[in-house]
Amino acid sequence: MPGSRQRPLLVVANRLPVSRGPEGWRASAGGLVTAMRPVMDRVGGAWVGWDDDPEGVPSRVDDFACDLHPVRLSDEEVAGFYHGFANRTVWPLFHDLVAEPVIDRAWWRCYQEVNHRFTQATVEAAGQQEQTPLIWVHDYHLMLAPRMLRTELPDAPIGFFLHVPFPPPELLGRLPWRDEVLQGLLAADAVGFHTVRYRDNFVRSVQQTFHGVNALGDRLVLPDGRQVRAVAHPISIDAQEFAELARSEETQRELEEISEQFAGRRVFLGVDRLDYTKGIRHRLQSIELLLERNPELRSEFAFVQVAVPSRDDVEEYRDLRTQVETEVGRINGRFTEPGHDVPVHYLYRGVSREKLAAYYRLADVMCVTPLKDGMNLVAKEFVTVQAATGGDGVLLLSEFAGTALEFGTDVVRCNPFDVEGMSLLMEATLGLDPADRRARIRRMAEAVREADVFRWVEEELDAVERSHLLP
Ligand code: ADQ
Repeated sequence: MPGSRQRPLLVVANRLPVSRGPEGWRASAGGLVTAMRPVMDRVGGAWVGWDDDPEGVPSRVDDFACDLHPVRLSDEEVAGFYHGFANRTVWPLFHDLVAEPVIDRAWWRCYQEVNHRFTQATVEAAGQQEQTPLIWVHDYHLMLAPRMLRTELPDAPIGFFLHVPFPPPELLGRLPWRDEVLQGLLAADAVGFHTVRYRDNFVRSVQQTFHGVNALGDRLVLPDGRQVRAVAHPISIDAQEFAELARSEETQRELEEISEQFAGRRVFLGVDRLDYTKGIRHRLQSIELLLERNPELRSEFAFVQVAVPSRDDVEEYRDLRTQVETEVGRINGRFTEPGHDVPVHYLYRGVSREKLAAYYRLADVMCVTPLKDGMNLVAKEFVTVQAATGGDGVLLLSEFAGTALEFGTDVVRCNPFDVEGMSLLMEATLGLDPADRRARIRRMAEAVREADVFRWVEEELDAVERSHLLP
């Protein structure tokens, strides 16, 4: 029941919810931290995460009511656990093999050890609470932790949420340690996924790997009689905050600046971490075809790609950056008209929230075209910002993003692997009726507002508590 929760909450995630800015440490911006704030304020609690700051993360920051328990990792652990097993084995495997997963036994050992280190830190943090906390473990970095925690804290309610897709059994089967991973997750009281499809992939994987597991609705009854809930709850954003951000004076100022730069042009936009799952190269190829087919568009068109640097210690990510920059150079070389601005603007950096909101307001077409994506919050941010300011932008959305299931026919749905098809859809968006576009944006924003990130937290934590009461 929302708001009735009394136990302290212990979040266990790869990242701590704080970052260091020019004025010192503060709570990180972002949906998860914003959504946890009211819960933490009410019940208190702690957060266990990797301490990746050279000078160490403090045990408390002023603006977030939560004790921080940083876990220090050695260079070898970072290499094997984070860059290795998490980002080069699990990440590509769980994103439908859009890159080849690397199987390395030393990385797996390191993953086990680091999951154990997080578990120890969590047990210690739990010991400092006045009563047994609800422990909420996050994401693919820590899939073994629920089982390790169950051994140490048999009475604690334990939840797990996976922020990335869960692959079908045929793909999971490639992982030599799939049994251990599934057993790790099954020790939680509730295992959460963004979509029913990922949840069903998990259930099928469990049933194909272990004999005698019965699925009754969202409950899995294990051979020893224990029950685990496998639930689907799509993550979201703080919609109200984004709507306010959209209308803020600072966003308005940013918008005026960029509107001048792009005056008289149709603006297509991409906003992503620079990750091979996000489909940035395919998107650029579609843009190239679009400009090739429509010479008249070249001087009245701009594609802005904002790409946040990501995982640049990993070879595949460095290669991707080179490939993207080569493609941007090629397109601009081919299509820039003398005396005119370039068609593709590529920003390799994170931008402020106000600038991001200004780009969302400016865009005529938002291109969210991942090859595979657990959910994708950019799509939700875009429709919220557009609706808050009466916008009529179009959302071009990949059918392989979790978000696609939530917006029905209001999005222009695309298959990002079909580069030519996607370029034809881009062209078609230019002819859509503005009143229809505005109505679609309003409906999508309403769906986001109804299922915002606060609801996601409540539903997830309720599932853990209800499951904990089961045998
Ligand atoms: P991510 O893969 O990081 O998250 P996403 O959900 O799109 O993907 O979130 C990205 C966030 O970063 C958004 O809030 C966006 O505003 C911000 N961002 C992106 N580019 C930026 C830029 N250049 N400057 C500033 N901010 C930028 C993983 C999964 C997703 C899942 C989330 C949450 O891969 O599928 O939706 O977790 O569960």
